Order: sequence, then C-alpha cells, then structure tokens
Amino acid sequence: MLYSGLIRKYRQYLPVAEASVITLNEGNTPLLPSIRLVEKFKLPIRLYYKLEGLNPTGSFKDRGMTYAVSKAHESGTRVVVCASTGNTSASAAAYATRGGMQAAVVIPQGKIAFGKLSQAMIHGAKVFQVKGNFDQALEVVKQVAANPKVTLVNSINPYRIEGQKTGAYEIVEALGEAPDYHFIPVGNAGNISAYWAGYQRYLEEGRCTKLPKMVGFQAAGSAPIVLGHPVEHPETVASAIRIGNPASWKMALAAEKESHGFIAAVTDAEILEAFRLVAQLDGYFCEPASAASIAGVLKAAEKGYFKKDELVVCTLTGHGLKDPDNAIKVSEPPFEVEPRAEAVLEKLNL
Ligand code: AN7
Repeated sequence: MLYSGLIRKYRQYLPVAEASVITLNEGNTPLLPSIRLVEKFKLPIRLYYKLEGLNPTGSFKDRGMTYAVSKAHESGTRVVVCASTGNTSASAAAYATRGGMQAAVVIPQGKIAFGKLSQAMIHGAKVFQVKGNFDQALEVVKQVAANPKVTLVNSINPYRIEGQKTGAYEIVEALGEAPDYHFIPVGNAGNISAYWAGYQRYLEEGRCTKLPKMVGFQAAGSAPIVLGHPVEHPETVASAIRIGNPASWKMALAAEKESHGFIAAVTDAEILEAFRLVAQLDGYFCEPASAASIAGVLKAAEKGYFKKDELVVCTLTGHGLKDPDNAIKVSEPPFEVEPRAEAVLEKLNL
C-alpha cells in the first residue's frame, strides 16, 4: 500500500477528521547502522541513527506538526503560530500552507540557521524576528495564541507530542524490540518526553517487552536542565537547542528518572567534533544540534557506560543542509588550483 503519512498509519493514536488530515507523508524514516564510527572508537555497542533529517522539511518536527496543524484545521482555526529556533518554524510554515492556512513564526533575530529561515519564507509564513532569544519568543506567541482565531503549535500543544511519539513506534517496529538506550538532543525537551511516552505506550500494548534508558544532551552553554535552573542568556553553536527555559522541563526529568537514564551537557567543541565525525565516517550529514546525541555516545563510551553488544539508538533530529555554515567551518577548505589535471593530481598524494 502507498505510504501516506503518520496520521493514516497510526490512525488509532492520531484521530482527526479525514477532511482535516494535512500531511506531507512525513515519518517512515530510516534506521541506519553506524559502521565506521563504531569501528574507529571501538564502541562495544550496536549503534543506529534514526535519520529524522529525511522528513519532508528536514527535521523531526514534521511528526508532531502534521497532527497539530490537522487538529487546528479540524477545530476551525486557520492561523497557526509558533516560536522557533528554526525547525519548528520551517515545519509549521510547510504544513500550514499545505492545508491552506497561515503560519506566523517568531524567531530570534540572527540566531537561526539560514536554511531554516529560507524554508519559513518560501512556504509563505509571516516571519517575525525578535530582538531576543527563543525563550522570549515563546512568551510572545503564548500571548498571541490567547486570540481564539489562532492556534499555538509549539510542543506545549499536546498534539505535537502525540505525533512525535511515532518516532518511538517506528524504532520498535524496525528492531522488533525497544533498544537498550535512546540518545537524543534536548532543547525545549518535547522530543525526549515524546519518545519516552511512545515507548511506554508500545510496552503497554505488548509491542515490546522492555523500555530503553533515555539519555538526553544539552549544549553546555544552554543546559538549564543539567544546571537545575533557567539560563537567561543561552549560547551554543547548535542554534536549534539554544534554549534557556525548556517548556517540557518536568516531563524530561520524569523521562530521565523513570527510565533510569540521564541528561548531561556536551560542549560546543564536542558537538562540532561529533558533527564532523558522523559525516566523515558514517556518511551522514546531520545538523550540529543532532550531533549532540553522538557526542554523548562517545562520552558515555569513554566512561565505560555500555555493556558489550547493547543496542543504542541516536535520534539525528535535523538535516545538515539546513546549516552549511557550520559544516564549512569544521571541514578542510577547498584547494584553489589552475584548471589543469596536474594541479588536482598533485594534491591527491597518489
Ligand atoms: C535539530 O525548532 O525548538 O528538545 O523551535 O531543531 O524537542 O526541543 C528545535 C529543537 C533537537 C530539540 N534537534 O528538540 C525549534 C526547536 C533539532 C531541533 C531539537 C531541536 P526539543
């Protein structure tokens, strides 16, 4: 049967009137085994990447957005709003226009990756750049959404979390069981909460027989959950997770505790190194925030956290092409040469 997106696949979990289903056939993303990264670092584990960058707008946000925008349509509103570090705005813009609706997105000025800004713009969202950070933008849209003609589609909208649970369902379906660990970057903390709830639902329904330990990573300069207090001026190269006061803080703490996992910080240097390594060793280009989970795997392995042959899934939350500036910064620069074969051959050290 033709794949037609998450709402149709998981109809029993994501009920909505058929006339309001707004989909770009999101989900059904690959689970890719790591080969060379595992080899190089002699990791004792089986490591899989969940390639969420292969969703229609290039991030995991599409899983929740299809459902949140469809439910907004069903309820009769035709304007959706969100604050965003980039990916939520790209996704909201695409799904809104697909449904003949308007998106209004509020983003921190100069602090979102260019690819993401271009997505919101090309899909026809009304884009508001605020002189402030994500946390301030979220406060603004919460107030805007007090207007009954408008629906908030940040992850405080429970339909977003319902949709994002499908990431866990797909992993269990692909592996035939839950993994031992699920590693994931943490920003506003909606995704770690959604995965945990998704695994729990599949356990209840007998689709798996155990639950993974949930292991989340914040950037060291934006690590409120690790520090135990909000961060007023969050900073990190991983702009997607530059968030100082996560909306789903309590749910993330519950996921950490109930699953016997942990939430820790990785530095920008560790994030950028993991970002480069996954691209250069395993051939997959994710965005810096996504690589926080891989940085976390490397750090945990160094401390002897894993047992032999344990199964670890890392969610690679967004596509690298959204943020080419950082890729260029961490890579070998191009050679500038004359248009002659010798000039190329000379550099190849054959
Ligand atoms: C690539 O787009 O918050 O912990 O406004 O884009 O569920 O917030 C993005 C977050 C990880 C963190 N990786 O997920 C937004 C936004 C990428 C992201 C996260 C984000 P949450």
